[in-house]
Amino acid sequence: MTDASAYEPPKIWTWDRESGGQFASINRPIAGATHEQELPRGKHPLQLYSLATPNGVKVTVMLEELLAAGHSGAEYDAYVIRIGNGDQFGSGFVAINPNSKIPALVDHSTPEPTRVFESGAILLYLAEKFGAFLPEDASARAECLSWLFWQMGSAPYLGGGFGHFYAYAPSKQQYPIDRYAMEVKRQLDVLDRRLAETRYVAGDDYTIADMAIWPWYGVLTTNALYGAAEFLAMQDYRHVVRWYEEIASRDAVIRGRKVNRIRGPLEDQLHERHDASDFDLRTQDRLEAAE
Ligand SMILES: N[C@@H](CCC(=O)N[C@@H](CS)C(=O)NCC(=O)O)C(=O)O
Repeated sequence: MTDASAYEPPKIWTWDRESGGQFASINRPIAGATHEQELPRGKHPLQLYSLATPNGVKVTVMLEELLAAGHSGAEYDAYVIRIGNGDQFGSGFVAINPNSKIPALVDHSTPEPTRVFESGAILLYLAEKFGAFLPEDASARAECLSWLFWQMGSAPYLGGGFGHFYAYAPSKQQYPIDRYAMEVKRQLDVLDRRLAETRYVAGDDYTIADMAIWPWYGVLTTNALYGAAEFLAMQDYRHVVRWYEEIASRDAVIRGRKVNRIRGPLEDQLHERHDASDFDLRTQDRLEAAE
């Protein structure tokens, strides 16, 4: 066990700007904008401001799935918000998401522009707007929304809890890693038992519940998230692995994962997306070769 008595909390907590760890430079105990920064706007009604993290990928996959299903009204412009540089604290972004986190969407097709923040709310907004990837039958819809909200409540234990202490904290401490590994493995068992019964999370059909859960608990089966596949014995969750692989091979998922990606192989990075042709013409390998 780690020595949990090493830190004696003071009577009143104060902000130590040098607390260390990845992301310490952007974490703050106060909300609101830090600087003036307008958001760019493209030609389509839907404007997405995001980054290809698990929460961002949910939305770009949904938009690419809608387009693949023939919903041409889902054409969108996607701009990168570099959270490592503090873009989420710019005045324009804070105006569309007072919580300063990606993803955030603005729909200009409504009488007044509609802002939507929180990835779950964005998935639900788009599913209702286009009548897609959300069952109409009340019971099936309730099952889908239950799993959608399961993700929203569960993933902070995976990302903010396990991922933070396993991959990002300035030192490895057994107590928080044990606590969150146990909870994440319990969650994975919940998902694995469900996927032993059904092809997709909400039943026979692929829905926004899969789109929300897959970038977190699916990608965890590879080493792409926190490099923890071996540590968490991900191969044991064989129904999750089967479901991960099936969804990973969908064309819209392959495309959606590239949008707003600023790390990894250059051919997988499409920083801004304005048109379907951008996947062929404007990935970073193409742009850098043309320079
Ligand atoms: N519950 C939110 C979480 C969004 C979130 O945590 N976004 C992260 C990136 S994955 C972010 O923008 N972090 C920047 C920051 O915390 O300053 C959602 O599902 O949209």
